[in-house]
Amino acid sequence: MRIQEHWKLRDFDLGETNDLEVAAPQYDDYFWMAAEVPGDVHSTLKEHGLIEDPFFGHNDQKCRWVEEKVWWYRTVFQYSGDLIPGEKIALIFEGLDTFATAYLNGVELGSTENMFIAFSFEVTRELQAGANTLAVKFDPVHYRVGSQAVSSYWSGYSKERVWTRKNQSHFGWDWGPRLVTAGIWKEVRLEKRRYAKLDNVYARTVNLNEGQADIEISMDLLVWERNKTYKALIELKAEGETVKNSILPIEMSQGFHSDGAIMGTLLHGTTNMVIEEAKLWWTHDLGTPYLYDLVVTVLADDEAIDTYKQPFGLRLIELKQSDENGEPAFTFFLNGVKVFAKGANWIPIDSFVATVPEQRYKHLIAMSKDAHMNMLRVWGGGIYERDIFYDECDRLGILVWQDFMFACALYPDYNRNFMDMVRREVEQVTKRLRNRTCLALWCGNNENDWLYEALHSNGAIPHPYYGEKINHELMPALLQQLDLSRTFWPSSPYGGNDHNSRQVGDSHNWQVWHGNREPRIFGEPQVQDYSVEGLSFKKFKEDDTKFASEFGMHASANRYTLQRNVPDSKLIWGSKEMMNRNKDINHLKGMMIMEGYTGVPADLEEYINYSMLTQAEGLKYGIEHYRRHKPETSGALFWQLNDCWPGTSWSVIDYYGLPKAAYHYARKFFHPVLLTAEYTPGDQEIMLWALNDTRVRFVDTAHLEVFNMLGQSLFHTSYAVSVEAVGKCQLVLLKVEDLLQGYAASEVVCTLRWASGTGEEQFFYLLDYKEMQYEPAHVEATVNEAEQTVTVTTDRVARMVRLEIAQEWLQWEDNFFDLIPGSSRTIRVKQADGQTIPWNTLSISAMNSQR
Ligand code: BMA
Repeated sequence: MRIQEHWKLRDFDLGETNDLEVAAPQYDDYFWMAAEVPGDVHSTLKEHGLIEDPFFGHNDQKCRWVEEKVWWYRTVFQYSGDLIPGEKIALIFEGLDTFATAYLNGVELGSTENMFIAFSFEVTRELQAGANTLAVKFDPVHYRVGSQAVSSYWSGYSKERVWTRKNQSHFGWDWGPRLVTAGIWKEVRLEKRRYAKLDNVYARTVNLNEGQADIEISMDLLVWERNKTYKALIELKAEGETVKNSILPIEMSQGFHSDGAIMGTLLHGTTNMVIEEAKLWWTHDLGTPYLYDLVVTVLADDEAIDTYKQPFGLRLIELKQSDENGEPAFTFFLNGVKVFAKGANWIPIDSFVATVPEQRYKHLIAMSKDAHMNMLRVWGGGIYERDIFYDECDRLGILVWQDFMFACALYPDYNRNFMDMVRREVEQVTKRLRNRTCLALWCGNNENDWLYEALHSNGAIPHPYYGEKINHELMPALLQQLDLSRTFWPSSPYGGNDHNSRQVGDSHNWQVWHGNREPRIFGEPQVQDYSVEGLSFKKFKEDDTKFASEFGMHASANRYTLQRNVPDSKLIWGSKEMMNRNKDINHLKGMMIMEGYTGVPADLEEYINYSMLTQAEGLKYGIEHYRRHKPETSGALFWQLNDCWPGTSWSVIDYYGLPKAAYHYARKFFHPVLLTAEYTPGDQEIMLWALNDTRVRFVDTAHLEVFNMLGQSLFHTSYAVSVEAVGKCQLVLLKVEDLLQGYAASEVVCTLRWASGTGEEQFFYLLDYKEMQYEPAHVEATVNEAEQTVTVTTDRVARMVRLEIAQEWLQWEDNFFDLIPGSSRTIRVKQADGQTIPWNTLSISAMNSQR
């Protein structure tokens, strides 16, 4: 039974109340405000007009007072169930953010201090027939963390976060504002069980062999009635029909156990099942992500007492850390097939994640799939995601790299209470997520090992590496016990001489954007090169990493997104309001990267265009390089997919779900079958490559064509191509001068396409944008409202055609594309939630439009 109705909320000052009085059923909360549960305090205040939208202007500063207060939630709910002998009732909070104390009918049930895990309380005797009063008090973080907050140990962006098992980026990050939320952020429910309850289930594929899949299922049962015989019916179902079932005896006693609330004896059972004619789960690019349903029904003397259901895919995932020749590698194999991991880093979808409709998760993950991403990394400074995230990744065939939630800091592993809490967290999270088919890897943290060692070598941190015990002792030991089916990777980046070494393990390329000088080795200071060349995306070509798990650069949010959140009079390039959108303190980095490629923007329009083009071309340059470098490089996850607020950041999709240019580029450069030109502006030669990441040989004809700005074809050639499964081949080395036919490099555009129409046409240019000589183009759009299409034409080569409509979550079939005169593009557009499109707000431009 869910408890989600009639919640009320009120703030108090510290020490203002007698807690038991406020928690008591007779307390008068008549004038409190109504609150949504699940939800959070800020969203509730905004809903009632008590704070202004924290994302608009500088409003985040105006609502800093929220985190200073004590917040109380109260509700009265009706309970009508009878209690049958042998039954116990638990009150379960799936998520409390963060320092909470729960009271039922005036009785204090206990306190919590971790937003990442569920807490349950046994309430068999406290629950009453009829009305029940449930109250939850949230203490301010600073109050509970107290003097520890002024710890002198290194912690990026804020000090108190390391003591607080809460979304670390709530305290502000280099892409998001400080908004320290509080509240009941996940569901609250009562759960009644008889004799026993399922503590956990663990299911994994252990072997695949000639159409057969061998799966192992084990489970733990928390039992308080021992005079029963327990067993479980295990069923694997496909489209509702049972494919295979098995009875699992549950008998191996593990002794006393408590789930934190209910006490009893833990019983354990394990069984294997062989599935014939197994339909395997593949990532969407390698096959079909087929899912069975795993259903476990617990029986006590043949009476069904508990059940567990989970979509379950038959698949083997393995991370190989050396190749056929024994050289270091970092390659995922799915069902024995080498995977080049293509994707992005995922940050929390919102500063107020509790109130986000599931639809938004669905849209973002579908967009990732449409951009041919086969892996998302849940980054360690946010949250273990909501179930909908993993549901969608399972369903759509996207692998998940899962960090544990520790990032860019030293953590107090010398403190026993803290370590006890971390241990519970790791155990619970592992049990919650280990049956997820999409989950490919556990990773201990984000950048702690690397940054500690580098800062220590710089002399900036004299202390020991606090936190080391978490990811080098606690996690590996727990995962050894709880999940044998995946690699545990201590940190990202990790491996080699310098944790960010490109020779071993994964690495983060923050040479581009943050200017880090690479390579370095242990003990050397980490130095920066803040020059135009030092920050340039052309540095990617020096990177021969085994696996690039972070790299990227900023681009502006779409104009619509800025307009909604920056006061009109301040929507000017260089204004303080615009600067406030960017939370990366060194503003010059973006300017210098643009200076190298597009030139420095003079106004907002140029900033939007230049930053978007630089990000798109920069990611394309880097990712095509990494892909050509396979199999030595086996993955490219750029930083970052999404935004938690309407800012300017590394994201390729802005807060309102509107893609930046780089998203549409990603749909092209991540295509599993890619024609790519290895070329850096200024080179005299171009190497053409064909890449195939699919499981079958790819045979086609590749076309290269060169046009002048009027759209006249200057050069055209084609090559018969045959690339083996998961292979690559060089097609031809071309001389630039042969392509030019007497024109200057600044006057031509080159295109690449497959004769079969596979993938999309790719454009490339022989010079940086700022060196090119485009002619003023007249781009035109014709709308067909019935068909929901826009047809675009131009009279000169149009660079980065930008279609805009003032609406959120608009899905353009393509956007930010280049167009050659004589050809036209018809682009379908839909609003993700089916809203009517305001066609009257349509605008079209290209970077070289006639203004
Ligand atoms: C890496 C990430 C994040 C950060 C990003 C951009 O350090 O792990 O912590 O937001 O780079 O600076």
